[in-house]
Amino acid sequence: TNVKNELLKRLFEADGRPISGQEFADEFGLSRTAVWKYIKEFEVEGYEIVSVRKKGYVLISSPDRVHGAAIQQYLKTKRYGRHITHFETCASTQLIAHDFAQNDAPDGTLIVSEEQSGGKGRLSRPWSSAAHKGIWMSVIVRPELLPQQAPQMTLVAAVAIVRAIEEVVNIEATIKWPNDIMLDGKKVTGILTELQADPDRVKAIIIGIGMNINHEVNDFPEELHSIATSLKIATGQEINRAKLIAAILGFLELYTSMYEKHGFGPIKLLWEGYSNTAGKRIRAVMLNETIEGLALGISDEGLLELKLDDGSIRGIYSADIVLES
Ligand code: BTX
Repeated sequence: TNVKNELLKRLFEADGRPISGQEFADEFGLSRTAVWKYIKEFEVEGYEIVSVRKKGYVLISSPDRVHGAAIQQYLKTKRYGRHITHFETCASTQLIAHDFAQNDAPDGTLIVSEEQSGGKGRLSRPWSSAAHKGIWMSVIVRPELLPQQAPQMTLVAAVAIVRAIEEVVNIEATIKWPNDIMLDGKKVTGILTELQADPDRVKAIIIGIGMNINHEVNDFPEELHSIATSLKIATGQEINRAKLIAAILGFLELYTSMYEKHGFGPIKLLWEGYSNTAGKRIRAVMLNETIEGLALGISDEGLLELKLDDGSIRGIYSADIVLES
């Protein structure tokens, strides 16, 4: 519940000082026993809390979980991440987010899970989502955009993610058009953008983000060993997932409003600064054809522009890209 989340947030924010059970109970119109029950629930979930006589509850340590309160202690946004639903496990945060969006979840609602049993990528491909190792989340956004501007939100999200990695982890990842974030030539993050719209109006965009964080190589299934990496594999450091989620939400809010106010121009500039695709010879594998050529860059509509060997230029909406040089 929201009160339980608020209590956890206060414990985090108190940073080792006691929170009075009585005062909290009075503020929220609860009994002291109700507060005590929440504390017991936190203990079952792995939080270590001590009760100091006449002073209150002190948070000693917290489990490695991305609960709403754990994220919100780092959050500086106005709208994004103000409503968070956390799951220990679920099939796919994307499916839950679609459902929430249809039931009027506010702009910036976050669904996050420790694990997914049916995580999905584009074209319903499976997305491996090991328990507690990554960030498996979906953000519901309701920007002032036309439906045809929605695909560019993948690029907005990509820029936000790279900036957040830079800020929290201090390494520079690159973006492989359209939806992969890469480190050392391997995929560290995938983005899945889906739309709920009327013909002339965006109702909601569901931005699914799957990020490999604290995986060791063997936390990935065998078939991903040559194509996937994690932030921990790349840096040797254990990463605070809650802090990284807060940073992503911060940059996502910033760049989404920039896109709403100033169009795709500024996002395109940022994106090009991080892209590893432009200037490379690539093969673009699409549903019913495969073409090769020189990647020139992206258009104002977010299409990848490819110069074919006969000199003609093609704009591509979506494809799997193989870098050839
Ligand atoms: P994609 O279609 O570009 O990539 C899917 C492909 O990536 C798979 O076919 C597989 O080869 C590879 N792959 C699978 N799992 C991983 C992994 N953990 N790391 C690296 N490569 C992998 C990318 O789709 C979009 C992924 C979005 C995932 C998020 S997680 C939260 C939300 N919920 C949900 O079900 N999907 C999104």
